[in-house]
Amino acid sequence: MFTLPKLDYQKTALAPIMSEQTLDLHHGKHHQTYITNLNNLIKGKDLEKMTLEEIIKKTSKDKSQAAIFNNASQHWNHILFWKCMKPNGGGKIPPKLEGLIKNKFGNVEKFRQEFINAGITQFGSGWCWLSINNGELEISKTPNAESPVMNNIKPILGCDVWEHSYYLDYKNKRPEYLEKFFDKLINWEFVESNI
Ligand code: MN3
Repeated sequence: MFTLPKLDYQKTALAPIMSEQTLDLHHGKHHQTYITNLNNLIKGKDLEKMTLEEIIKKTSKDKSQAAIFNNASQHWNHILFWKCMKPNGGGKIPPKLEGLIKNKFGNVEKFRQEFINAGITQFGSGWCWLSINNGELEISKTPNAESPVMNNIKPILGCDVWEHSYYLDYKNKRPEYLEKFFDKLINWEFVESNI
């Protein structure tokens, strides 16, 4: 039985970058609904005994299991997403992660542009990611509930670009949401701890 993880910060703590109302709905309603659906869908099945990552990998390539995959993967994605933010986040990237970024992207500004651009160019609902693939950083984007986890790649940073994540605070301005997320919300110490 999966349960909603508590946030590490107050629901008012990310405002005005991410409002209390957005967190109330997004964490309390949207994320909770994925968990409720997942628990109902796996009830009495072998999947009930598996870890979340095992469920995602087992169901991701099977169209008949799409509802289970979608809810399981969204649960995983949101667990990471909440951890990737903190009050007064953004700013200086810790040295170990900064070194990997400079190796791969040249400088932090190029990395920032590429990450934000992945989120902007994800057509419709989805996610943008920073992952480690064979020891190298990699930026990617996925539609709907999908994530690199289904391909055995573990993201270290994820940003939700479904409209429920930004519409109340930014209306249609997804680029502004992504810039504020990057500059003011990312918990870089947490991201680095995932390496
Ligand atoms: Mn969401």
